[in-house]
Amino acid sequence: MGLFQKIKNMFSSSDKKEENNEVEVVQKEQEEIGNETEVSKKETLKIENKRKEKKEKKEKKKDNVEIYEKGLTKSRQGFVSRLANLTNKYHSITEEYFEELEEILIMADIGVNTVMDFMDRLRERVKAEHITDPSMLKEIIVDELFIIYVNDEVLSNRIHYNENGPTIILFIGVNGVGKTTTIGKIAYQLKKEGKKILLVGADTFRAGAVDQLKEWSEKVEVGFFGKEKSDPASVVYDGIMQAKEDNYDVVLVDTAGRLQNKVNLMKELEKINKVIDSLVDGGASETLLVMDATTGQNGISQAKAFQEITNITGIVLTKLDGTAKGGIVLAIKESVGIPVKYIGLGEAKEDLQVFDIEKYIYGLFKDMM
Ligand SMILES: Nc1nc2c(ncn2[C@@H]2O[C@H](COP(=O)(O)OP(=O)(O)OP(=O)(O)O)[C@@H](O)[C@H]2O)c(=O)[nH]1
Ligand SMILES: [Mg+2]
Repeated sequence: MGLFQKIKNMFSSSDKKEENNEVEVVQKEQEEIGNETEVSKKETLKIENKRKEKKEKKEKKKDNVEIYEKGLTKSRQGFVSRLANLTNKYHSITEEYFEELEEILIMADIGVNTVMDFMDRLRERVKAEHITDPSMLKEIIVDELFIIYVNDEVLSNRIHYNENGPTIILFIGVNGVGKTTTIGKIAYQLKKEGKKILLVGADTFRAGAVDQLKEWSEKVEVGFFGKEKSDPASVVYDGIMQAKEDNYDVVLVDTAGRLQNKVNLMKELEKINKVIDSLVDGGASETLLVMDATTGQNGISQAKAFQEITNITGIVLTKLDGTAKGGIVLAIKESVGIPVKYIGLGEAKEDLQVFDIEKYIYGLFKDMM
């Protein structure tokens, strides 16, 4: 079974049918139980509990897929609907078909090199499998896009935690990409997991930035440390000292991203990292680069520039709800080679998801499935 089918089975409404059937069976059985003995009642209860367990497991898998569906609406109406139209337009696979497909994928921000590789693989498969009908290709297209992302690697979207002290997570990225908002959202999630969170406002460059982070800390009810107009590294120092004193589990550090001055930014990040290294065994656990999905290929160039000045461990891709070009996730993987760990799908505290390639693909292609 291809990936297309697998994902479809995982999330689509056929599951609901199955669930309804199960409910019906249980109801029927319950009616029958009325006439049965105590012993068989117990047996039925056991079966019922097993069913419940199975259902809960399934629901967990489907958990949050609706948020992906909603957040990727624009992309679905954009490039994915163009893809579906293409399949309807052509009755056979011709050179024009390939050219049009290539154009749609490039317009979707997937990245030129990725698209070229993808087209080569697709042409080969069409030839080898003697495919002539474009409607058969849509499954293969989804399969191959997934393969590009996974590419035989074990992708880790997990956040690393420091076992011997507070876990420090640094957030970097240019102005306005959504660093502060992302920190608020992640704090909200981690707090729900039972962790004690401290937000540290080390973006002392822009007026009001520290206050904005403080507001988030109040909104999601977590700790806060920050000082306006101070040296960022010294704020980080004081923040971590407080985290150690008050036994915080995770420290989320907001920084100022002035990429226009690369040398200064590099020096500042080096200084911050030195402070962290001196206070916490193993240093920062994660350095997450926050990227705005609506900036497309520009965002990719920014990511490469940041990669030159510091060690990035993961990417947070924000504002995926605001773009019709959701293909950027694939381009990041191809051209930057860093896993996307979280995606932002809106402005509210709930609108952040740990990145899951299967949910993402379902959210994008569900209308084609
Ligand atoms: N639609 C949408 N908007 C978002 C998302 N993430 C952030 N935003 C919005 O983007 C704007 C900028 O977000 P900030 O968190 O202030 O960005 P920043 O990187 O901290 O910006 P500076 O502090 O100026 O460097 C705000 O209006 C956010 O509400 C998202 O996932 N979706
Ligand atoms: Mg900010």
